[in-house]
Amino acid sequence: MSSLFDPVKFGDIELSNRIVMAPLTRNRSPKAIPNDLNVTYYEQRASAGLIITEGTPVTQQGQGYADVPGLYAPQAVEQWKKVTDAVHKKGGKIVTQIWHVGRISHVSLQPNEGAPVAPSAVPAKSKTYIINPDGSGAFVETSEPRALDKSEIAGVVADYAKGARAAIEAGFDGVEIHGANGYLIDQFLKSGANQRTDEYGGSIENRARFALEVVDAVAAEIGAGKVGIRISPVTPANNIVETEPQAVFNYLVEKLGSRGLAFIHVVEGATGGDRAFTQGDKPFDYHELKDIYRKAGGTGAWLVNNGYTKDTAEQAIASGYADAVAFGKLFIANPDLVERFKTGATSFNELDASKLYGGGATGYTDYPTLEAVA
Ligand code: 8OZ
Repeated sequence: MSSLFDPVKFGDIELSNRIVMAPLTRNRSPKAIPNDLNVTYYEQRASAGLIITEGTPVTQQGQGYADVPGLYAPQAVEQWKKVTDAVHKKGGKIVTQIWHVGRISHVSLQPNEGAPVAPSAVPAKSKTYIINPDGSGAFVETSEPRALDKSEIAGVVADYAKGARAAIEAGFDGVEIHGANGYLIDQFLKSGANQRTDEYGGSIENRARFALEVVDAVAAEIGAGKVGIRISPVTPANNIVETEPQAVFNYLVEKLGSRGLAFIHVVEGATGGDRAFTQGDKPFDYHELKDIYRKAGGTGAWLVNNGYTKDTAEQAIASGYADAVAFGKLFIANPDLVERFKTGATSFNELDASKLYGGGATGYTDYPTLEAVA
């Protein structure tokens, strides 16, 4: 029986424990370039078995929010090196989440102020965050997207592979492909955003084509043992809708089974919210999903997320269901989360939700460790 504190392998990546830091958007990297404050933030959390960074757009077209750090500018790669060096010096492991937002963007963030791209020209009833010309921030409606022409899709797939290459150059141990939360890959997968009539739309097989092409391109670029994917079968995040999530994701993980990935990261329920939230006509069966992946030969670690506590995480691992658990809000507020769990601490810093997105050190790098307050 394994515990949270046992080592585990995610493909080529060796984790010293099973407590993973979830990807968390923090909007503290102006001009899409990581900075010294970002280095401190990740270094403080290096005792995680694995850090998955916040989403990092692979192109400017993939950018949907002000001040998120990218992977496409040479300077960003140089700055990310400082992050990966700092985490590795502390004995940690770190992958970056490669991201394309698709329709969840605003013209002011796009190359030449063009329309964001999506499987279909279906707007999301969703908001994003931009910086006005006067420097003030604002939440605004996402812009009307345009449908990707079939001839453009291979280029977007290649952009993910380029991002993965840049991640390796920046010293990351691997990448997590962002296939969750209503962004581009999820938009292709789910019928609410995908109304295409070519081989990328319609049947489940067609809607999964883009995701699998991205996985194959990224794996070919850096090796499948360094690649994971995050999925969120039923989340309503960013106005994404699917009436048959079980069928869609059973198909997807079955196809992923033969691809030798390092890990599958599953957001259970509504991202950052109700674990029982579902879409479709019956509750989603996550155990069935995992069984299908394993039966298809999938050997990647099964990483689960959403609202886990130390106790529920231990149960998920002890029962054999999960190989590791990703924690989000707890890791924001407690840089020494692993130590707190290990020592059976009963006290945890409270999250200051008003400081989640944007700003400086406050609510970012100033959460104290237990040792600091002792
Ligand atoms: C919160 C705010 C902005 C982006 C996600 C990348 O939901 C995000 C995100 C979360 O995956």
